[in-house]
Amino acid sequence: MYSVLLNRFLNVKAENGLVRILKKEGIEWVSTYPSTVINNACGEEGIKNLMMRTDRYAIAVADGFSRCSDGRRIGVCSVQGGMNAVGAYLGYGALVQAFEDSTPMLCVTDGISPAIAGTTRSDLTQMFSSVTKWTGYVNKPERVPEFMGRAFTYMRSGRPGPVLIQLPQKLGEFDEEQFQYEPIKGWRQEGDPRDVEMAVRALLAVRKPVIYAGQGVFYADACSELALFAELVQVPVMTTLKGKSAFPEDHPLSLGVTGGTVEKFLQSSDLIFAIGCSLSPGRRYGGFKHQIPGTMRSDLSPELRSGKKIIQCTNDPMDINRYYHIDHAVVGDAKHVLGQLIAEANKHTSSQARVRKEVLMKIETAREADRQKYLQMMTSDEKPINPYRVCRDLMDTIDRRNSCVTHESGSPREQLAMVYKSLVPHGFIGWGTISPLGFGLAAAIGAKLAFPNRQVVNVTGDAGISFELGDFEPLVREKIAITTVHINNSGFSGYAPGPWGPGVSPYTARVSPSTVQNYAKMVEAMGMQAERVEVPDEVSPALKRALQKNSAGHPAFVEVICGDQPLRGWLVQ
Ligand SMILES: Cc1ncc(C[n+]2csc(CCOP(=O)(O)OP(=O)(O)O)c2C)c(N)n1
Ligand SMILES: [Mg+2]
Repeated sequence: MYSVLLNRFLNVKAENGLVRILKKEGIEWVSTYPSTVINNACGEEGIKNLMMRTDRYAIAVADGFSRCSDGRRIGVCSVQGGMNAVGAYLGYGALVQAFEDSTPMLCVTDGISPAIAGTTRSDLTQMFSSVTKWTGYVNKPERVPEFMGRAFTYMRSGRPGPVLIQLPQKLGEFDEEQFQYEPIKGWRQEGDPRDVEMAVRALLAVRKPVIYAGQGVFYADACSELALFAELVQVPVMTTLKGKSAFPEDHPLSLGVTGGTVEKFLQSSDLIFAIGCSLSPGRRYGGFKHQIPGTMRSDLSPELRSGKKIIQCTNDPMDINRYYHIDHAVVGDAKHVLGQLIAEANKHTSSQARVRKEVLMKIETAREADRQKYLQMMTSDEKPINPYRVCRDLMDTIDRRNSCVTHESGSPREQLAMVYKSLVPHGFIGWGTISPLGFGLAAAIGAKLAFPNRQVVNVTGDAGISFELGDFEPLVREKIAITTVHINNSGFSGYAPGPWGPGVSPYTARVSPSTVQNYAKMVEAMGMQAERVEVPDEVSPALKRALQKNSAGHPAFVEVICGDQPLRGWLVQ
């Protein structure tokens, strides 16, 4: 009798067992769009259902949180799957983005009932296999701990990436005593010491190396090590868009992400020392990064190859020789590898930072030229307002040491990537191997959840705002105290013809103008503080009021009536 009772007590429904495992892993909320197999279990077990208003945002907020947490805390989401897999299929793009950007996050969805397995026309496993690090179908309740163990192992080891778990509804119960779960710490590897030695020798032997840092530095929690290494060897540092803010952009060795300084150094360098980045193809094929000029690539004609060498430090051997010919590689976690590189470099420099004054001077000269190029636009009093003026006023208003700024797809990305100087890790959230409009708001929400005490601002254009509006309601309901800045220039500026050329898509460049549609009024009607700004001198005061509203625990919105100022700042060679 007693044992029967005890058994009942230890048995747990599969979905509740899964949620209890989430609790063991320190998960405090699940972003969701209902109805999903774990919504009620989350409610019953005391994990918050952070309900967004679209499935895409349920997924993207979890993505944004994992990014800003460097994967140390994992974003978890749930969307509707099963026979009527509306959530999973509508959210598909958000998972593709997480996969392309290598975000470790967990998506839970309803699996097809085992009773009808094989009868559906579309198939979740097939659809998601190519856009997840792993997708698992739980076919028995007692396998929940095993599947969750695999999910957290894959998210916390090697190249990060999203994992999808399909859990059928009403799968039954399992005995938690018999099928236990221990939190997974994840595993990281060091570089081969001989590879480390070769990498340092090669770096120290050349005259014009450039360190090329990617988001792997964040995931390895290696921003300090990156700075130490760069200072020791006195080599300039550029970052990818996703790596922006991994290296302080006011540092004398910083080249930034895009613009004249980076281009100059990339062109003239004799060695690229890549760390924590995958070196995938760049702007030539539509990506948001530079093509590295002068290297060995099958698509670059021989006369354009300058003999530039590439050393790549990555935790994923699949990156090596993927697109560029790699001369030498170190495979390992960026923190471990940077630690090894520092130790090795110390041997060669007698633990003293090298002295390379001429390099520092060259960087400063190039940076000053960039500053001068943008100064006029950044201080412009013109009407409609110059978007660069908004960037500058944002930089001057926000506490750059205690904030996160992110962008949308379109000119706000290009403008901010160029002129916004970030000072602390995740002071800027750059994103987009593929760059779906609307992710800026999700990134900002994820950032606020990861850093509740930081100011968080998302800068969007006219295209991004229409993807965002549907998910403003949760900002109000959940008091997600972020500011959205809308650069309203009544169209898709780079698409339209103008002084910059014919525009890339002139037939699809104009939307209802700001004289007809008033976004500030729309957002105000949704219960948020919202302002429209048409005069340059009002930008800073409006931003201040928005940030004050955020400090009081509420979201805010600032619509700025701007002119066109498109910029494409990537080397295309
Ligand atoms: C989901 C999605 N569809 C299409 C695109 C292509 N796209 C990139 S930017 C853009 C227009 C940007 O215009 P806007 O936001 O007004 O910025 P502006 O250049 O005017 O400042 C479009 C349509 C995209 N990035 N994501
Ligand atoms: Mg626009």
